[in-house]
Amino acid sequence: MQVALSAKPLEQHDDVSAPRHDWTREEAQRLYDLPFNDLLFEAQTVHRRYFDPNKVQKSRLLSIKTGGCPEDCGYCSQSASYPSGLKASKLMEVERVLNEAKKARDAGASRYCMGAAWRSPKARDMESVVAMIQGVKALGMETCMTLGMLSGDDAVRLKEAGLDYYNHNIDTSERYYQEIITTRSFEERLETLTNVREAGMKVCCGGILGMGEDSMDRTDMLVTLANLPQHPESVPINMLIPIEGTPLAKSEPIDPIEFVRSIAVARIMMPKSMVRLSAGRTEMSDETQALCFFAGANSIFVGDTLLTAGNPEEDKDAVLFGRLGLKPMEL
Ligand code: SAM
Ligand code: DTB
Ligand code: SF4
Repeated sequence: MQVALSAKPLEQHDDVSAPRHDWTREEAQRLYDLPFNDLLFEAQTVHRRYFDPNKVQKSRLLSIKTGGCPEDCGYCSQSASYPSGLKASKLMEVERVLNEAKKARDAGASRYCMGAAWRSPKARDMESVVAMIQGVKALGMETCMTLGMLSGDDAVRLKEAGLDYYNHNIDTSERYYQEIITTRSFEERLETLTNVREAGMKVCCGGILGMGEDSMDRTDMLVTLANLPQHPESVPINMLIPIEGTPLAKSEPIDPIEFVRSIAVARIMMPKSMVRLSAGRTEMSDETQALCFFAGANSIFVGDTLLTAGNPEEDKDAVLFGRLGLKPMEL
């Protein structure tokens, strides 16, 4: 059975499997609202066109500069605007970062993501950041960084250092965005993404679900991503980890079925992208995670800490991989 995915009948598209950049919000919402089995069948069918359904990439995160952030993202433990109780620290030394990366590689991670709680990197930090990228690349891992807003020049500098991906999330729909962050605009987020693209890096961009948004916000966010001139090669979908002291600490958790629906819509609309089941797995059952993988998620963060918040222990994930017959995706 083939579900009609677009305003045009399927047979009018030259190549029904070709990635599209002309999604309408109505189409996205229609997908989201499909009977669950139809949606998952379609997502799994699309997934199998481009990916081995039994391979999931293991990525590892490290906070290279924690806390004291001048931005006011309402979900974040690291914003100086909220009393989350997190202790701020300075930029880590390059050698320590490389030691951590080596341990992650030896434990099976093929991708290393480094995050800093900055509005944007300062000139004085760039030398260390460049050395971190070069060092992690030399370990044979894929590299990703998330350092806040990026100028065109800084983007070129990171690209030249060998950075593969830059992570900068739009977080939610344009409409809902202002309820969550006031210190930088949705437009500014998109400008950073343009700078990353123009420098020739791959884009990692996604968002958070469970911040009190409605399903239209979720699909609008995905439409924004899917209608970029090039799909982000990497789309992290986070489930809000409520942080005490932040404005979103008491958010109503998202229904796991709605979360899986969002993953499925992301997979269908951006068929060749890595869809990353990111924050929030500690609160998810194995069954929910299994549905996320069936819906097309093909990467997770491993290790007991994300940037500042908890994540399942490695042995728990090993059991999950075993139960589901999943294998780590190699580069
Ligand atoms: N400071 C950088 C920035 O925002 O550009 C990078 C670090 S930031 C922590 C990276 C992303 O993690 C955010 O854009 C957000 O999508 C996600 N994130 C942060 N805190 C979260 C939380 N409590 N729950 C779920 N996702 C979260
Ligand atoms: C993303 O979208 N999720 C990751 C990664 N990009 C950098 C970060 C999740 C952070 C979860 C909250 C914390 O650890 O503080
Ligand atoms: Fe700062 Fe990033 Fe947290 Fe926003 S998400 S407060 S920019 S560390």
